[in-house]
Amino acid sequence: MTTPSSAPPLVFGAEVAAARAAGRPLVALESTIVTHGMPFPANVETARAVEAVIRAGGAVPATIAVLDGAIRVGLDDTTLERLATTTDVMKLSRADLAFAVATGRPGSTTVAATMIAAALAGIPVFATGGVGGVHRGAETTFDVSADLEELGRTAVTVVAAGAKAILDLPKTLEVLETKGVPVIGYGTDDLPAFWSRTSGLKAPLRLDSAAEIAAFLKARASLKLTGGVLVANPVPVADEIPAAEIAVHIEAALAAAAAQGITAKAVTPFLLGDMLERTGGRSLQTNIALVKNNARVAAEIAVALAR
Ligand code: PSU
Ligand code: MN
Repeated sequence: MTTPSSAPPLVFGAEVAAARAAGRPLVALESTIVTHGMPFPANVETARAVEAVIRAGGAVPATIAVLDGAIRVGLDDTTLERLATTTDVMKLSRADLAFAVATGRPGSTTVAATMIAAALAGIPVFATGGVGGVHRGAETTFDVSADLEELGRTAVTVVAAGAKAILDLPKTLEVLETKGVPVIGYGTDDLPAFWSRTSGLKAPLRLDSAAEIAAFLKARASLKLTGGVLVANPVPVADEIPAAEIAVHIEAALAAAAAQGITAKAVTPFLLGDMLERTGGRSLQTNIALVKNNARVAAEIAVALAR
């Protein structure tokens, strides 16, 4: 027997509701980056700046989170600030999205949960920093982000600076290929590695403009191909931390995580925070720059799709 279902509990912010009524292009944004990815107040400032980039690109930002038992699509300034300053916000993925809705616990959405919410809200494009992936040592820990599974099943295009360099990138690419997820280097032949423009791996596909990506998405839809697409957009040259330079910090952060017994959902937030300290804040500056750059490209794609 199946559980009887009702309409999804979506609550649209005023700006998003107006955009939907007018048929304007929307770009979804996640909120785990706000609650677990960056410290206060850089998290709120970045969230606002990223929303501004999307507006400047002719689209409307829809930041997603779970509050008071509803999936909120589009957060006003006060709500965003409340989310950023509340402690004990759950980091939600597919497994626990409904838990936050049912219990009324506040929750921020990861890439996976944001994709689910964006699909429910009919938003085809989503910008973030870097997607989760296969963690190093996954052959013993089995730590593979639910983001990859979601990319395999939910039809949302995610613009990210590749996958975070703290991960095992070759294995991440293998899993994406198995799940049928197109990984598109945006204006590059190389797979970007979050803080760095190159990972030493080749991007499986390459497209050079938002119009080309829109055409590709339309071809996928015409073939009835389900699942998401990963647009891997390298951090701007001026903001990058070269791979050789960041590698030592990644090794040290991974060793610290192992020594402190960090596991499961805590791994990614711990590593991002630890990297921030090891780089004297530089990793955060690069993270902010790459999210803005992804928002710019996502807005271009949303506008091109709406044409
Ligand atoms: N990108 C960032 N900062 C982040 C994340 C992505 O620049 O904090 C978050 C996303 O929400 C992503 C999550 O879904 O990290 C991955 O967590 P995990 O490895 O536990 O699946
Ligand atoms: Mn994990």
